[in-house]
Amino acid sequence: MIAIEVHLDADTAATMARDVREGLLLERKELSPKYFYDDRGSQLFEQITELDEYSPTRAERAILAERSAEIVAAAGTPRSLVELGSGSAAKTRHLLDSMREAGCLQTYVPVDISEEITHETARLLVEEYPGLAIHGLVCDFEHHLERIPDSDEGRLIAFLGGTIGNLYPEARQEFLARLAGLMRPEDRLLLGTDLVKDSARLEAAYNDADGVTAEFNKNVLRVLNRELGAEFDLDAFEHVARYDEAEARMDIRLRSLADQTVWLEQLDLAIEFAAEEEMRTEISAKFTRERLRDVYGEAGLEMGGWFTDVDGDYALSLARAL
Ligand code: SAH
Ligand code: AVI
Repeated sequence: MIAIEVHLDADTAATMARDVREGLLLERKELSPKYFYDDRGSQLFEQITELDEYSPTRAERAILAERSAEIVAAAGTPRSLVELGSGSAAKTRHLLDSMREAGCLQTYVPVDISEEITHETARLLVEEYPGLAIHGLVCDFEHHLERIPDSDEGRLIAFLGGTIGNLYPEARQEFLARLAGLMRPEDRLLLGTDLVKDSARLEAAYNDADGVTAEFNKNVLRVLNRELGAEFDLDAFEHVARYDEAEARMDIRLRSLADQTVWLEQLDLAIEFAAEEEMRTEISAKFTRERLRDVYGEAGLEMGGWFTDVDGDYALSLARAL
């Protein structure tokens, strides 16, 4: 009942090398957040979801616990649940339960760049949902969206956790437009978005007292050390996370603590960092309903449902392709 296709190959390694080289050679250095998520990075993210300061996961879980049945009905009782950036699929169980109760659940398609967590999630889900067919894809959803199995029986395409906020506006539009182009009239997108809120709360969520987010942020350096033979000294960088009001997004960086040169063996590249220089590793955009409506419109999607938690901190929205 489990089939998992892995599309991480020599091409993926070459893409990583190219991405990292390009990012490190920019005047304002940056790295892509997709490289946080090796096995350790996925585990650190799971720890983040349990932090007192980090509310999006709890808020999304509360919405799903209360309104999954309504969401599944509004999505037309789809046979298949596709989940982009599925990770541990912890909250997804609410949707699977509602689909099972509605008698429509047939297939779950987890799509994630992290191989270990996708295998583990699939293993647990076949046990929990006897008869469920799992067709997983280990790939980069920014490049391999077309590999998602097509179906004329209705698909609910969930993109939870607020991960859409980790894409830059241009990449986000391109991604949503491609997704819209792949959606049949009966398919629905279920998108999780963290909402604009008080900046002190947002900054606390990304600067937790236990330093888990700092570890998660520095994990990208561990990944580069392993995958590209880089020689980053993790103690020579510190975690920085600020809310950018103008862009309505968290801006997450690593700041060099000294003048230093870092060698990346497989790129045959030496990169200089000045003391205090910051390298961006992630953005996390925060939305309003109006802003999201525009984002959908520009991508050829139309919002058809809006579900928030009691505090109005987080939203799930349903959309269809125009
Ligand atoms: N949906 C889960 C996990 C969110 S963490 C939740 O809501 O808790 C973000 C997830 O997206 C991780 O599992 C990570 O491995 C995956 N991811 C990040 N960038 C990706 C990309 N470009 N392609 C595929 N998966 C990606
Ligand atoms: C996965 N993503 C939505 C998280 C976020 O909040 O942007 C990743 C994260 N980065 C730091 N903390 C959590």
